[in-house]
Amino acid sequence: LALENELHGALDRGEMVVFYQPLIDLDSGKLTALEALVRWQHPTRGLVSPAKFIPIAEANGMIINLGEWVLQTACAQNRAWQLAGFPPIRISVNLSARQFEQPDLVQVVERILQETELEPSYLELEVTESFLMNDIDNSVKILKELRNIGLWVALDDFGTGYSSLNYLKRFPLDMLKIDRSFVNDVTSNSDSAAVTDAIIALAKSLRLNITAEGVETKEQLDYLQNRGCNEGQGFYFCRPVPADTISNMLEKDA
Ligand code: G
Ligand code: G
Ligand code: MN
Ligand code: NA
Repeated sequence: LALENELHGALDRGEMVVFYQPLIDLDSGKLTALEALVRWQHPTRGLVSPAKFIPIAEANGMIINLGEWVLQTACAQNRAWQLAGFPPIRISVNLSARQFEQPDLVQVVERILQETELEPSYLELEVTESFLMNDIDNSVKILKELRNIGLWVALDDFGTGYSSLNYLKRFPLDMLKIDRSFVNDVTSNSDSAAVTDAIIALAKSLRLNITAEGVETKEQLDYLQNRGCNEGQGFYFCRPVPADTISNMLEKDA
């Protein structure tokens, strides 16, 4: 409850920051995208994880403003990197269930793209099976509208939800992100390896791009590379870091 009280006004007090975590193309080894991950720079508690405050913000509705702010910040930052002359990359932003239910979601996204002058093809939105399954027909409609803008849609945490493959086929998607719980023991647990292989094969047959999350070791990377996974993300490459750190990395790359 204390945390919830303090969360009120945290955005206005400028306590929210967006960190960015690189996604690496496994063929070229190049940085191809960044996932925007919000953190709360609390005056006394330090950096608070979104795992702690996103569920609170979801429950009390604050996620609507917060999510819009993250989207705005990430798009503006990506545009700023482009204007600074860095090679253009995608920025990926997580959507929450509450945001997905907002009737004006598509207009909000379009407005932010216009305001920040970011080309839609440099934005990716991450959705999860659990909230797509709430109202399948409506989800299909919204995903179509989002993709019509020209942005990319990724299914996050794949493998942890309940969606039947029959529904997966109906959702208009561009990428699957294999949940890090499978990647975590892909080299030590044959069941996780089997699930990972099956997800990669599924993505390929549905012509979806496939990203592995939570890559922490060279062995995991080798495994995923051998299986034809397209992109990797995880502590092995880089932790989520502030925008300044990314600027330095891009400068070295350019
Ligand atoms: O960055 P970290 O691994 O601590 O994030 C924990 C959880 O919070 C993850 O599930 C992540 O998707 C979620 N999260 C981080 N930033 C955002 C955000 O801007 N919006 C939403 N909806 N979830 C986020
Ligand atoms: O739910 P989502 O996939 O959006 O979660 C992203 C979260 O995963 C971020 O909070 C990020 O800090 C975390 N994360 C990213 N890479 C790794 C990793 O290699 N290992 C672990 N344990 N967590 C990771
Ligand atoms: Mn995500
Ligand atoms: Na995930």
